[in-house]
Amino acid sequence: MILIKGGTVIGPTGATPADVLVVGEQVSAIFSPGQGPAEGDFETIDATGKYVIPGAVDAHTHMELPFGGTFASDTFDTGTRAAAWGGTTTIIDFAVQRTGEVVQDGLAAWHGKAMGNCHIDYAFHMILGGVDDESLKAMDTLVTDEGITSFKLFMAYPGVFYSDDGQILRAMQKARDNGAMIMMHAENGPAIDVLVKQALERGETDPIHHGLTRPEALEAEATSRAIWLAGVAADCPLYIVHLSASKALEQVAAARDLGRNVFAETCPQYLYLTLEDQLGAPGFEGAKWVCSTPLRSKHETHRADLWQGLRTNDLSVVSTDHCPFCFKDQKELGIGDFSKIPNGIGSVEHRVDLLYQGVVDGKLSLARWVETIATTPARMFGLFPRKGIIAPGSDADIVLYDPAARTRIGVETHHMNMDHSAWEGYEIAGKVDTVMSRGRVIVKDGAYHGGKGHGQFVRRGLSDYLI
Ligand code: DUC
Ligand code: ZN
Ligand code: ZN
Repeated sequence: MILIKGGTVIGPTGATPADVLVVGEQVSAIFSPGQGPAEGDFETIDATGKYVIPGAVDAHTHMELPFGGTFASDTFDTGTRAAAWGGTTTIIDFAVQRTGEVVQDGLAAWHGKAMGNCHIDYAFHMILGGVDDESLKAMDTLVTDEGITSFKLFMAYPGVFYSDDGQILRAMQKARDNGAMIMMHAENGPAIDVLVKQALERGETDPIHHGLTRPEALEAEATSRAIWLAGVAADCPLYIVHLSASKALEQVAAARDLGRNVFAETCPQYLYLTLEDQLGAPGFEGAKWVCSTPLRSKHETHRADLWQGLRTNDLSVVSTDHCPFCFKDQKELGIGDFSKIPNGIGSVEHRVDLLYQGVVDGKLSLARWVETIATTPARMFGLFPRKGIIAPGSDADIVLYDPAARTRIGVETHHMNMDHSAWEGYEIAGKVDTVMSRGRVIVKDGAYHGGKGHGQFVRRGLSDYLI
């Protein structure tokens, strides 16, 4: 039994001074300050001056993802440990069905990578790399038997993960019937491939051309098309991943204004980083920030619009799209040809801090901070109320956040398996102080007390966030 005493508990409805009693792996009770059990034969954690928040839920990670001739550099061991350091206590990673592969085989491979290796709890979405009669049947099985209730499709990456509109519609109809969520990588891949080829023919090989060949219009068009297709599939629940551009956000907002079950997430990189300052860094340096969707121009309104979208709930979730690659030997695969740079940024350790900086900057309320990083992802993907909230009966996944301390991000101090940081030098006016995962204190006093294998696979239910 552990009593967390003297802190301010933050939930999606606001802040309350309260003491939290943890018994075993769960929250047992929440008391008015000082009204809990008197000190005795149990541990007390002093949370005076700290925010007590639910462990964060990162609904979009790619540990060990095969991509661009290499693999994302974090394993489930290194990636979930780094997540824990940063206050994330659940990840939802993407299991992959490659084109031609049986869905259940792809899922089994992902279980094989993760089982026994995770430091925090984990769940899976399923990437469908080939929509056909078999994989459509498998969608039902995954929902009913495997606790996998969301499926990612790609309008980008022809020849790799791409689905055409007919395949997308069929998967959406299936999801409409079995209650699953369709997650969409919304970029017009065939059109992007034309622009990439033309750029390379002109000798434009630097990393910035990754962004210039993936213009906002092709994200907005795909987002709009996905929304229309979901409408044809009788308002199949649709979740746009890694939304980066103002005009894509407009499409989502318009659908939501009509009462549609259309949702979207953004990621910290789109809230802070830009095409010019990062992707356009001199020489090949910009490769560190090659990700898709790409970073957008600082001369347009994207970042301000995304922060506003988080306030209005047109953006409901902040995930990381954690997909780390080392600079040496991995990002370097694209020297002389930006299209060969593996796509991805590593941030799983930093999302709680980077979004807290939004609170400090007056862009988000404390309640909205917790809602976008923990409560809504848990609700969106069928983990609530076990995850995403501090309430009696919930898992004791709890973070003590210290608003009086500071965090400086960099490769010397981070725990991700990366030889650089996309966030080098970023300073946050706050710090993850203590992290508890299912009742076990895994980070405290700057030391790590967790362990590989503590994290368990969590079967998810259907979304409880639908309108
Ligand atoms: N985008 C990335 O940046 N990396 C992996 C896959 C994706 O869609
Ligand atoms: Zn994607
Ligand atoms: Zn992704």
